[in-house]
Amino acid sequence: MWGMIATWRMAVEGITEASKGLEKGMDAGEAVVTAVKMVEDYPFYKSVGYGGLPNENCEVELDAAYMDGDTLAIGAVAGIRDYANPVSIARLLSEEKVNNFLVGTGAEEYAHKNGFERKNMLTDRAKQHYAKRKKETLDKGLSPYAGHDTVGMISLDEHGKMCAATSTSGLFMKRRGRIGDSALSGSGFFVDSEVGGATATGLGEDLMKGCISYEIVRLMKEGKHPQEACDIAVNQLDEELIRRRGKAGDLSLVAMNNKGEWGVATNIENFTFSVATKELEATVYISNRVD
Ligand code: SD4
Repeated sequence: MWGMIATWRMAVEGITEASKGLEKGMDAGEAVVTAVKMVEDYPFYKSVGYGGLPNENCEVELDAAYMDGDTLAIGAVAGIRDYANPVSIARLLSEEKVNNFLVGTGAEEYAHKNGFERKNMLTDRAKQHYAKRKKETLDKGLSPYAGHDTVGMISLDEHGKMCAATSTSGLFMKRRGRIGDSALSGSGFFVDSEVGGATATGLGEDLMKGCISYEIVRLMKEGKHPQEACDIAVNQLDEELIRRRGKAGDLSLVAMNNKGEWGVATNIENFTFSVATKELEATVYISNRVD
């Protein structure tokens, strides 16, 4: 059995490509990084890698992470600028004994020393989005944070190894130096090959309040199907946030267990996700909030 699941429609080309590899015995780590890199390289996905949405100073600062579910090794970068594939840097960091999570200039120095490709990640299209949003924000008082999509992905290979990877430009118009859930294990992602993995998209500040990816893996470890685990964790956090804070930000999660069974839950309308398994060709589905 092999499988992959990811947040949003934007992952489907990457999943389609990586699935061919998994079918031929590709390692789960290779698969997840291959697929996420395809999303990072595509300029028209507005919130991941090249073409990602800028922060309030019109700079593209990227967060990414990688986790190996066999060894529980984790690597992550946050607020990194001018590097083409943050997910690959995160993966290399996961192989270090310590210093696995680097931010800003520290992450850029590491990438430079290790020969990663430097690239200006700010596109003209992203600059136009920035200018438009800035004007709207001033004119209509809109929240600068509306509009964000992160790619989070879980993979399972034929040997039973599972991996997770995330990559994002984070919240549009975020403050310089702001780090989201996508770089943080337990919140934006978590994977354990002995159980399964989960990964998130939405408002990082709220996803972190529930360590929600870890919570889903914990529920799967108790024996819950990934769908049930996602439903419980998302509903619980959504309700808690509303009860204690009056409202909940966007919370959307996907999960897969080590049998290739999968689940998804969201508190928004029209959350898209991409999934492929041995039985199922890479497909996109839409999931909706269930009240
Ligand atoms: C963040 N969770 O930085 C990310 C943004 C995101 O869909 O997922 N958007 O908070």
